[in-house]
Amino acid sequence: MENQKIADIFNRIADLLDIRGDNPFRIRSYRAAARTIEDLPENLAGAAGEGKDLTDLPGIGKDLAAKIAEIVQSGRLKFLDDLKKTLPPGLPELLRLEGVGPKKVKLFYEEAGIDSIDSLDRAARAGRLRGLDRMGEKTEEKIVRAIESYRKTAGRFRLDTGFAAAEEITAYLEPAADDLVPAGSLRRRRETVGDLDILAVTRDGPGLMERFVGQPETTAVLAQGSTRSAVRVENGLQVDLRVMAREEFGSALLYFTGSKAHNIALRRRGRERGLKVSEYGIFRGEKRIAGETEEECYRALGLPWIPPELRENRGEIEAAEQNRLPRLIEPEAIRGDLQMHSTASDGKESVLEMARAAEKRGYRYIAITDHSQAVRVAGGLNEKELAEHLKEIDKAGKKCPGIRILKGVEVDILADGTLDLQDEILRECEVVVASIHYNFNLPEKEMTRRIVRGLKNPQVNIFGHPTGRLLLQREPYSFDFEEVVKAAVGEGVTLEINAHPARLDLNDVLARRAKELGARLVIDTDAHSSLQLGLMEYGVFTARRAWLEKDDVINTYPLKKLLDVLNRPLR
Ligand code: DGT
Ligand code: CA
Ligand code: CA
Ligand code: ZN
Repeated sequence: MENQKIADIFNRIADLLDIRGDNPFRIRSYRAAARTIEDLPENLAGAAGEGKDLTDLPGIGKDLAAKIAEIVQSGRLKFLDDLKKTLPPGLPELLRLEGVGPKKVKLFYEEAGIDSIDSLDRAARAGRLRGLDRMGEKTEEKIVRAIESYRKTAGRFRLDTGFAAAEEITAYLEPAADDLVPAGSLRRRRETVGDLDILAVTRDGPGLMERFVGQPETTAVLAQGSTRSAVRVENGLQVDLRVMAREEFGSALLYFTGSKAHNIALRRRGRERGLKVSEYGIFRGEKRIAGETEEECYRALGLPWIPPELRENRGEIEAAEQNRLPRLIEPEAIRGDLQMHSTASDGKESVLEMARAAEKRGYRYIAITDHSQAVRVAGGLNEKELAEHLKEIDKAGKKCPGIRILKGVEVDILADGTLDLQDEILRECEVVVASIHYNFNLPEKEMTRRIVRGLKNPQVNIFGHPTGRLLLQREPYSFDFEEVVKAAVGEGVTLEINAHPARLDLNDVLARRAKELGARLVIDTDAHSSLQLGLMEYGVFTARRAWLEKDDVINTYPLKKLLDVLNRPLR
């Protein structure tokens, strides 16, 4: 079990207590515990399993330790289940709306009787929110927009949530199956997943299904049969499990990996060749000519195997046919990570700790890029502090000679397009990431001008998390993407694929377009702890969905070539 899952449960409790107007100290202690757990370098479930005393952790007392033990053991927490029952069932969902926190939910409920997204939507549209605690027409419009945005993505989950669930479930089912593969959007590494589609081969279908519906995570059984069952698990995710015969496994995997658009195109292609394509195999008349592996299915259709990340019917079938599929970037090609934070701003570990962890991952270089002063909540650095910090980075470099620690900064692009730090200090840095953290609401033209101006500063190397979106939470700010990419290309600025699964920014479509326009890309984790360096794989997934090859991504380069691109001398 991932630490994040335990942290999520504690945050959830804090939210619900907050809505109920519970004791603020109690609420704060749950949030503090969640933060402690998120930042923990070791796996909590593992530690609990080894009988370690969890009360040794900061902010974890006897009560929380017992709750952690219960979660680790049973996958859930009775306290949370009971707490949920004390509130109207539609209320917690309001927290998923952008700009709506527990205090507002409490207010809506107590003052206006709002107990669901639907009733909030009606109230906002009818102008019944104005007057509540300084709220006006503007707030109502914002809420209506937040609801629209939420409904577009409702019922979807971040890829890392999907992965964690799939890993847990397949590990649990392992003893009852000969083969288990999560297919669907998860296998295509889409940035969000609607549900999980797991395929299995087993000699004991009913036994496997029994185990599947009976797993501790199950909150509802939606269907149970000998070849297909479906359940809902604790976090609301639906999971489908299908049992297939060995000789059908490849065609089933192909079918259930999708995408639907890819499948439809393959089926059409089959028809043109007098073949019938289904999840049970590829048939000429009654005769099965392929089915056991995906490779033989594609071959029967006159195609090489197509990586799942490309299966969106965005030109991959034509490319496969002409033998010009990209040689997609692999995780092993990554040689370093060019955005991460240390305790100098809001990171949890020192420069040296980050460097040692990166070295363990086999990296050749990293850049430490703490925030600039504008990001006050994160303890961003001013010129003087950054100068001191750069010395610290050099010192850490001497203690960790196995890896090159590049001196960097993540400098804010201010609302007028100037940078948050003077050029003199930026010149001392080897990696300057420029990002936007405030003033998201500028009109499109102004935002475009702001970004272009920021990127034109000759010290800037990388445009960080370029669209500012947070998956399932915050829409991108509006700007002219093509114009910004052209400016980046002209100025030699590299565009980031921020690998954090809440960002994946640029996304697959935009990163692919950026490449078409001649841009270079970099995949950064933006890690705030050494554990988060492991998020790199999510960025690589997105890069693969963007058709990127190794040479499109600068942190696959050897150090010398990288410094060349960054326009910095090799020291
Ligand atoms: P999701 O769950 O919304 O993230 O997306 P998927 O792609 O996992 O879609 P899902 O779970 O509805 O179905 C899994 C796969 O099954 C899908 O990728 C392709 C296949 N599939 C589902 N419905 C159809 C269909 O109507 N026609 C065809 N050809 N394939 C389908
Ligand atoms: Ca699915
Ligand atoms: Ca499904
Ligand atoms: Zn940032």
